[in-house]
Amino acid sequence: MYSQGLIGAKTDTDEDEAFLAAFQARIDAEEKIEPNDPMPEGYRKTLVRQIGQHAHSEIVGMLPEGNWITRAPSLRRKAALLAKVQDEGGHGLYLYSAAETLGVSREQMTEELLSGKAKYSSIFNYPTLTWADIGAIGWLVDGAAIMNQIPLCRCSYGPYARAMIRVCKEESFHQRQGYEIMMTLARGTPEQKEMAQDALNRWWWPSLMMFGPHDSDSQHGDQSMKWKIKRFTNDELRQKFVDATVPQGEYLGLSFPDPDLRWNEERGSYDFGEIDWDEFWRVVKGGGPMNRERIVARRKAWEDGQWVREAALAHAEKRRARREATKLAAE
Ligand code: BYC
Repeated sequence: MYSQGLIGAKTDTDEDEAFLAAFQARIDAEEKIEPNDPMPEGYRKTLVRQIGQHAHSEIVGMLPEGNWITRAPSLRRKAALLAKVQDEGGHGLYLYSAAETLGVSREQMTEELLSGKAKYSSIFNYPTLTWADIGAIGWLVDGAAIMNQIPLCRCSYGPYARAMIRVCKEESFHQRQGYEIMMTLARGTPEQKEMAQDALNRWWWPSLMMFGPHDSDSQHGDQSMKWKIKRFTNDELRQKFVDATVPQGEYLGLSFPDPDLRWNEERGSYDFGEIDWDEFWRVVKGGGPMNRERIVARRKAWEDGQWVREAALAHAEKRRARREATKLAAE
């Protein structure tokens, strides 16, 4: 029998085959793994990495859209965008909490983000140049996020799966909010339609990159599928996204910036062109148009919030000491 540690994680050295097989049997039986359950160290680390990076993506993802809150074209648009950006902040917080159940602190995760060790989604390293970009982000970026996140509601790790249920409901509102902006622009003046087309041209390929490298280059893919952290591979989800999104773009009367995009009758799916993988890896490694600015903004927010964290800790300590003193006096 294996002893259960605080976070249920076992060290690499004491993971024998019987333990790994018993764990895999639980996964295969679709049992949810909970924070105090024994788990292989690799499973724990994979989740900390993915959930942490997912949380960072939500928080960094507030920046490109936050940039347009003061310039939204009407009160209705402003209220909707404000609510959406607040939702993303909330998603980041649920996700940091889910990762904390695996024994890592929010401070550690933030330090990894600021030092460049932890990644966040490549998509947020592109600038938002016009109001149409807000439509394109909601439609395409949140659309891609939903495609990726719906299967995560069935992820084998309970706290991540449960966080995803609410996140997906909110993402669905975000996607519709973006599509409605695109529809308004596409049916507007020729200049407005041109803005919508320009935004689609700039956001299409980066949205396809959100799903990660080809399966053949995905280092973590096979193991994450086996552990049912991921339920579909990167390429499977990318294809589902293309198939769902192309008819939506056609309905808008817009065209996609891909000469190789066409319906394949035999496969019952769209064929599409090759992603510029050099661009993908450049952006992932910090060389995208907005990487530097995003990290500078997050570093400033973390430093500016230092006094709030200190005050909250001091307040908690004061309350704890007061409770102790009252307890002692009563004894
Ligand atoms: N960007 O082995 P692979 C949102 C990295 S936010 C950057 O296939 P995995 C929203 C990958 O991390 C939604 N890096 O990895 C917010 C790995 O590097 P490390 C964000 C990427 O984990 C605000 C390496 O490449 N969603 O919706 O099996 C406003 C090899 O990849 C990217 C999530 O985070 C990328 N695009 O699969 C609006 C979803 N792709 O870690 C909207 C949760 C890959 O070894 N995450 N890399 O240094 C996942 O589903 C998976 O982690 C991924 C990658 C599919 C992204």
